[in-house]
Amino acid sequence: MTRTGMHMTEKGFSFQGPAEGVHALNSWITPEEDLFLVTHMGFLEIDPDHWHLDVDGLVGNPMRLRLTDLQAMPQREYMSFHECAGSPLTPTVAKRRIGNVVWKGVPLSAILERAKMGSDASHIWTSGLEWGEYAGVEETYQKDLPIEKALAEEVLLALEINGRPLTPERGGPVRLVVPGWYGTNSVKWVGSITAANRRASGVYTTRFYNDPTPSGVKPVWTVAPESVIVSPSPDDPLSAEVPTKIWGWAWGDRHISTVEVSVDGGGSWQRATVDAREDRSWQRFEMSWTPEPGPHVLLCRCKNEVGEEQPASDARNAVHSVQVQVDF
Ligand SMILES: Nc1nc2c(c(=O)[nH]1)N[C@H]1C(S)=C(S)[C@@H](COP(=O)(O)O)O[C@H]1N2
Ligand SMILES: [Mo]
Repeated sequence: MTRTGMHMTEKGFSFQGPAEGVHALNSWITPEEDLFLVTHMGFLEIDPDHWHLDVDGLVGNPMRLRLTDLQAMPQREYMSFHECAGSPLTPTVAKRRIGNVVWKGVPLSAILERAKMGSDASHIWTSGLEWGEYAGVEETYQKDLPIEKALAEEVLLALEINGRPLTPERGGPVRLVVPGWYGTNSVKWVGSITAANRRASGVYTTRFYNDPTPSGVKPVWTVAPESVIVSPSPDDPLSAEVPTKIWGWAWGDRHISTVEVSVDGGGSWQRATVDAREDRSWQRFEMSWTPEPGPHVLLCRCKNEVGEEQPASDARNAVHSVQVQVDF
């Protein structure tokens, strides 16, 4: 299938990210070259002059917006961590695809207001414009948001990341961003917005991105508390009795209130200092450490403001560990 002004530049699932993993994440704002890229069906390149967004469903004023229409609307900036939930086929495997960026765009709420969304709308469906196959199914990348989140001030139709226009790989010219929720919800190459009175019925909202729980499935929406050690990394040279720092990032949809670090494989834990957050940014934590010689397993774990913690294992936000060797 081909559509005017767009073509797929690469077909199939793709993940790209820094070779050093989380140890590459040294800066407060993650530069694009260190920020992971994910796509299920391939990458789409869209001629910005051909891009348009259809807004329909339970709205009084269905419309088609072009890029110039969005550019003419008031924009806002929002800083947020951006995290992939990992593979929907292996939802308990921690992948730690994470970064912290500044998005800029038009609030989704402004578009819904302009479209005169009806009071009977309970969900907003959005779809990407690309086509292809993932895990044996050929279907549009369609996601949904409950209306409360869709209207939240931080949810944007983004045109920029870190002060630059979105590249085609990043989902440009326009993508949805849903700060605080896993990356899967932030639809790239967005082409339609539909107001509806129920959840969307496509594979990406029914079969994929739903976690099994004792009380039924739970959509992969809000980001659970998580933390990672950036430094030291496994290959950092460390010397016995020389004071050093263990530091990293902690994040989640809710504010992180405590981070603890272990230098003995989880035998004992100490409180790290944790910085404040801006919008939904990640938060830096740090702890001083004067190591003894020999091998050490370093761990970190965090807790959010309502007391939710990182599980020890078997979860996408399981506790992170780093093995280091301290020389005599
Ligand atoms: N249209 C479309 N949007 C998509 C996806 C996709 O495959 N197609 N992948 C989602 C997933 S799983 C993630 S983690 C983020 C990745 O965004 P990034 O590549 O900018 O990091 O995009 C989301 N939006
Ligand atoms: Mo993802």
